Amino acid sequence: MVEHLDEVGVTACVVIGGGGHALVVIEAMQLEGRFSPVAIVDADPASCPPDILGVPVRGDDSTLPALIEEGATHFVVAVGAIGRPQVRRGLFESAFAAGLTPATVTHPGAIVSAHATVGAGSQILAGAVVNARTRLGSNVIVNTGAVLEHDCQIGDHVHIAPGSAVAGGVAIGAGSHVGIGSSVKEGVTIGASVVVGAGAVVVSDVDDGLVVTGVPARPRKS
Ligand code: JB3
Repeated sequence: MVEHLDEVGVTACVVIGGGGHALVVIEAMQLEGRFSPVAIVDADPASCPPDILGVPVRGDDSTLPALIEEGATHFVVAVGAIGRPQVRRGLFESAFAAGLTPATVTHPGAIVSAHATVGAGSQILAGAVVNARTRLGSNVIVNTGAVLEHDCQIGDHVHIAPGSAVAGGVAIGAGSHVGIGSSVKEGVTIGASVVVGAGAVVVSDVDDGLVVTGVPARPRKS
């Protein structure tokens, strides 16, 4: 580091993960300007480029204390970990335990109702819509172009993948993944740690831990 992070006048944020999702999250942060991504940590830094959009890869997760010492105050979990929500949950909890505060990121091209609630560390990306009275937990990803209609309850660590459409009054439990281009009918309850496959159409409630696929979505035989 050339200078101490708190001397550069920014709210310095560590980006956890150095892959494709990090690229998208870093660009959203740079456009939004609320937090400044100053360093990336990755489980396998040798496989990463030296920087992503000018943000240097500084090492693995053991680098966090040094980054805090340099002035980093916030973190964002920028690992998609599709279908493995426990990874994003674990990264969130360990960065928080290390003393960093979760940064909430909203791409300027997203639409978030003034009557929605967004939990700490959540990421609402380009073209996404979060409508009125919808509540997002912590560390939620509302990915590119996904629509969350009114009065939804979205648990911690949920990932709503690009282009998904979640109708009004839907509840989704913690750690679930709603796959790319899928749809969820109004009023449906999806449990915790559920995976909704790409392109599925969910028209009835889904129990915790299931993987559902198809149109209409049905539990996949394990
Ligand atoms: O579909 C879209 C639009 N985006 C996908 C995103 C949601 O998920 C994207 O296309 C990918 O499929 C995926 O992006 P992600 O998670 O960035 O995947 P990948 O490009 O494989 O990068 C994951 C990075 O996280 C790798 O560099 C891993 O080494 C790193 N990683 C994994 N576990 C970790 C850990 N990094 C840290 N710091 N700590 C970990 O425990």
